[in-house]
Amino acid sequence: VQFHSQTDQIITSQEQLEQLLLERITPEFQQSFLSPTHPLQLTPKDTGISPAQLKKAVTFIHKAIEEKQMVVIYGDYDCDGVTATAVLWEALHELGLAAQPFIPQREKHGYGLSLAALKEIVSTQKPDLLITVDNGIVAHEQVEWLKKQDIAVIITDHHEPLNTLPPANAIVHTTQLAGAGVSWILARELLGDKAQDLLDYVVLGTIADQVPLLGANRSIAWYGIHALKNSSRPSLKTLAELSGITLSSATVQTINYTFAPRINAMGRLFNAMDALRALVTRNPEKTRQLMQKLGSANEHRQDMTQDAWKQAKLLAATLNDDSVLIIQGNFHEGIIGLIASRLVDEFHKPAIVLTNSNPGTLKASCRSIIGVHITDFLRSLPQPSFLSLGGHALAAGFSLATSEYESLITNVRQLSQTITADVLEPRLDIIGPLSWQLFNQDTLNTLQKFEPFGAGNSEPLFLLSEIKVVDSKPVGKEQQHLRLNLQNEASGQSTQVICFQYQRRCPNFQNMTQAAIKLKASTYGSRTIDIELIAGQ
Ligand SMILES: [Mn+2]
Repeated sequence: VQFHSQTDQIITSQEQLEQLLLERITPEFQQSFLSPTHPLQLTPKDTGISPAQLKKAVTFIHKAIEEKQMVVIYGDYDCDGVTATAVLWEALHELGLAAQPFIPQREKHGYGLSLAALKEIVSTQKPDLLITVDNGIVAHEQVEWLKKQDIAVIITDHHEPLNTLPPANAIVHTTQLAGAGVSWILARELLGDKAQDLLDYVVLGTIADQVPLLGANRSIAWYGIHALKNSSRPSLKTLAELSGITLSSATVQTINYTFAPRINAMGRLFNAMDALRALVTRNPEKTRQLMQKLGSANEHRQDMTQDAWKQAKLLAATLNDDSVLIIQGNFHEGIIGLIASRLVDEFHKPAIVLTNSNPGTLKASCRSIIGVHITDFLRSLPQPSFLSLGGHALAAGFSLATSEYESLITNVRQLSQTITADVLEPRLDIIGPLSWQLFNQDTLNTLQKFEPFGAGNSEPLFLLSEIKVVDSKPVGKEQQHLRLNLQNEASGQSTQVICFQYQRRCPNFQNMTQAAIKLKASTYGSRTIDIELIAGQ
């Protein structure tokens, strides 16, 4: 891993630290960074959504309410899609419209707005209006088909569009927000200030979808975390309780590692409708029952992922020379995205994971690194033979005839030669060397102003240089973590640090002379600050 320091000068004051933290934010987002605009005050320009299209969508919805139309909300089965559905469903409910939510099942209906799912909807519900959330922007053919059935269509989505847009009645779209964020902007247009009550849902989808937490997303994350902590929903309280945490202490990490995986597990393995029901039901007994179901689905998902990961890692290890990892195995369709993510973490290369779907068809999930826009990459393959393809910069999904597999590999190998070596070099962005005098509460306070950390605003790392290891001791249930005592060779000062999963992060810790660290409020004892070692050299 390459350490990239923003400055080589030792940081000795809070002012200097604050300045450096601000400088690393993309310039256009710096101004409002420390006092984010409230989501209710975001302008269309802040979000990239067309006001005209938004108005059109609202007109259609008001007409639907007036005429007591049958309305279906068509969502998606990941955390973003499920919360986006919850947002719009509750907003319409608030206006007295009992819309029917529909979330496709991965195996039965496929991904996104699919004809199989639409035919099922039309035969059972016969809607007058269908509103998509978190999908639909590349579903030209499907929208065409819906219009032939005399069904009005509003698309709300945040995925990358093609050169043309589908012939929907209104398109509320931007790539700047998560699907739940786009859905919320429509809800806000309908409900006004009351839409504030839905921010607890929106933050779940926004964080889970890994959108950069800058600009409008920072507004949503900042106020959304607050809304989540103070949420009075029985569902979210129960979700927290069953995960062994208190909702009032929820963070971005809680969403990423605890809440989102549980909501996602349902859609990955079973039916995401249960995740939606678990979120929106007001009946405490029912919500508990459903949330327990989410918990066991998540455990099941963890077991499956572990086995598949072992297999995937072995396959990937044979692809040393490739800039893009393609592996194929007999994986459960619901976990190929997780496997792709782990491959990216482990090998720092874009990863494509394929599995057999219906006879003669392969399904793939792709994840990427900064610098390789994976959806654009796939779209620019010569003679693309995808049956379907969609995604954004860092994630994509496609399906393909099994007979096309070999030519896919050849084409990807060829195109991946355009990826330059510096993009593939794993790098760790570090603010700079922090004076050891600043390992204190004031520094934590300065850091806190820049929360919540996440995509686009990563948790700040600092450099410890000229160090030697005085003492070390493995800790944890399986001795997998390491507690170290470090000394600065110049000043003689020493400090204690913890390194989680040290065999992965810092296998040669005995010989390290510099380390990347992060500072956190202490979780134990009388200390105020914990230092976590992220990597050593
Ligand atoms: Mn999404």
